[in-house]
Amino acid sequence: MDTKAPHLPLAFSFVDPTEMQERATALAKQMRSRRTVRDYADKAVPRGVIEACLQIAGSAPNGANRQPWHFAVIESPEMKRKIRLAAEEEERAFYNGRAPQDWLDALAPLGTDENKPFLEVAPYLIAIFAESYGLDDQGNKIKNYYVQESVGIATGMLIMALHQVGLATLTHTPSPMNFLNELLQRPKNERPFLLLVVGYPAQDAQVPAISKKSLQEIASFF
Ligand code: IYR
Repeated sequence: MDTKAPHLPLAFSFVDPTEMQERATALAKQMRSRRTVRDYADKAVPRGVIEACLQIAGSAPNGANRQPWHFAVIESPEMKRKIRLAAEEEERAFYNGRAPQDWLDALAPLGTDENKPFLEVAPYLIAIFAESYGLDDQGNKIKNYYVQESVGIATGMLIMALHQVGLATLTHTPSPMNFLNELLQRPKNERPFLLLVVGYPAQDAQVPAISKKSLQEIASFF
């Protein structure tokens, strides 16, 4: 049986309630300006910015501290092209028959289609993989816990970090996306979770005029 890890005093900075409210209000304003962006500028982003944001993602709370994620960062034009071609092939099938009509109707306001030029234009693609199970030195399976929740939280933290530092993102989910395992040489205990597109928005980028639910609609207090 494993034993309890040594414990250390928590390092925590306490904030007084007035400042806490100011921070919360300012952050809410800043985060509510985040939009999913589909048109990118062909403009470089420093690798160090991406690395720091990935360290934030890697600090996410997760099941039994298994950290069941892998972030494959794509910056080479050749790999972006391969990913675009494979994704567009799946998307063509999706938009021209695989997707049920109700799904296509739900997507109509967004104006999406099978063309994904952003997969080549944006400076970074981050393919996020969820580790369904771990492997020990002998190749035996090690159980992971709350994998979907853990990777979802890490991805949310990554999106928030990237927005905070001044970058735009797109959560892209070509379906199915098994091609990512092959192209990025990820083992079969990892399942592609999401393809995150990262960069600066194009000068003329437009976003759909859609709104978020109000606080009253999304929260209840008891
Ligand atoms: N994967 C497709 C379809 C798509 C699905 C949902 I749900 C969206 O919110 C947006 C798109 C595509 O990327 O076009």
